[in-house]
Amino acid sequence: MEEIKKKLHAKGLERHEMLKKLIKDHGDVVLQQTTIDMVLSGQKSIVALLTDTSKLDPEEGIRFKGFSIPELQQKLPRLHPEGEPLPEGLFYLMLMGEIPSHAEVKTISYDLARRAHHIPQYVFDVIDAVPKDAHPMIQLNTAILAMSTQSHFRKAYEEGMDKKDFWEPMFEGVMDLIARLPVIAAYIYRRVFHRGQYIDINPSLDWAGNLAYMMGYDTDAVKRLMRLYMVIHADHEGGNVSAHATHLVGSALSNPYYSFAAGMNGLAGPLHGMANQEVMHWIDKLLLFSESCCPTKDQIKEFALKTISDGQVIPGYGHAVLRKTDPRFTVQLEFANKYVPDAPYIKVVRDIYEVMPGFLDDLGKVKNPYPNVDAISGALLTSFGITEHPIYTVLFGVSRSMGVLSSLIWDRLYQLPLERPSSQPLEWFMKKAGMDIK
Ligand code: CMX
Repeated sequence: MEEIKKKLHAKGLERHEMLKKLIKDHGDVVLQQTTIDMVLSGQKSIVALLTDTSKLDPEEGIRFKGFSIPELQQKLPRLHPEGEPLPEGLFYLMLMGEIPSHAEVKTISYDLARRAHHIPQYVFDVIDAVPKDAHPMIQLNTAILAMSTQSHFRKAYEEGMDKKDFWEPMFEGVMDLIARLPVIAAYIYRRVFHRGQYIDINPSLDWAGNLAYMMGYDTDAVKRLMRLYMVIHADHEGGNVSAHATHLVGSALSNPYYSFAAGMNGLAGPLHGMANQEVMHWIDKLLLFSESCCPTKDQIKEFALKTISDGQVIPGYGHAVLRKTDPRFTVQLEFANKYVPDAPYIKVVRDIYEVMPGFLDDLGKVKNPYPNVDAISGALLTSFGITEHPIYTVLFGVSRSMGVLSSLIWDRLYQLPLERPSSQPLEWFMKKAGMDIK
């Protein structure tokens, strides 16, 4: 691991110099003009963040350091030639900017398994103090905050560390946190859904395989699914709520636990990560509505219309940036078609996919009528036996840690400043627009 750290530090020094030069020599270059609509419609088209880990193209979908998901499936190291890539390899790619060798991935896997052992007992006691029926995301975030007492970063800051060295305790904290999240997630899962019958970590397994194992799924099939799930949810450039919140809170030099907890609070919103649970809820209501296991296309449209008339959204459809079917949806559908083609929920998801884009398009206001990652992930997990919907966003969160936390290390390598955009009252915007102010 020391070799990887040394290499990262060297890259950090080099890129920090590039950033400094860019600002010094070209800081006055105009990037774009902003309009009232751009600011007041969620700032989606305003370039306001520096994020290197991944970039989202509206038509093509996500690329991690330039690689699409199908390319990553070919290029990243795998345990078995036919299997899914290891998420540790994607983490390495996002952090170091290069496709890792098998040996480098093994180093990361080993380091994570080693760190996962050192969760203090009080963290589990804190989880146990939360009511069992509290949403698993509440339990996850409680545990993340409880672990912040161990923050290397906070300690280093208190001891008066030079800011150019902040990346190092940040790296240590991030690695600890990523290592421990599967243990925490599995603990919450077994606590809530399996009468507290916990399963210890298996140090010989990879990060995602271990998560499946500790949740109680010791089959190759579920471990493969978990690796796929962890890879495709890992990052979605810097502006999405969980990434942006993690980065923003980190800009105050909050430790990685505080920063990541902020991101996870955002992920728990139904328009973001909680949409995976909402989709299953919506499908279950659709099945009740149609009084059948396989609603017809007309019934799907009728229920969708009811949802819209009730002032709600169709979960799993639409996206703030994407304007095509999310490749993360496609890759999951391919996996489902290969391994569980006849699973009842997968059939319903396929039928919804046939109807929904046209239905949403006809509403005339939805910018992207196509499915996003959440439209199928719950159905896929359910089809492999993980049927407890409230855990789905926790699994999303475990995966998302790899992207947002590797960015957080880079924020400190770049020595990015406190983030503090300016705000204005409504009257300011109206005045700018030349409107009368009463
Ligand atoms: N169902 C119904 N209406 C939708 C819709 C959907 N799936 N998606 C967008 N719309 C509506 C919006 O609510 C908005 O309506 P109003 O003008 O009445 O407010 C209008 O269409 C325009 O919205 P948009 O510009 O197309 O979408 P936004 O960028 O504002 O929002 C998103 C994006 C994802 C929040 C939205 O598509 C949505 O609510 N989808 C359902 C929830 C979901 O699946 N979220 C998960 C996203 C992926 C993730 O982060 O995990």
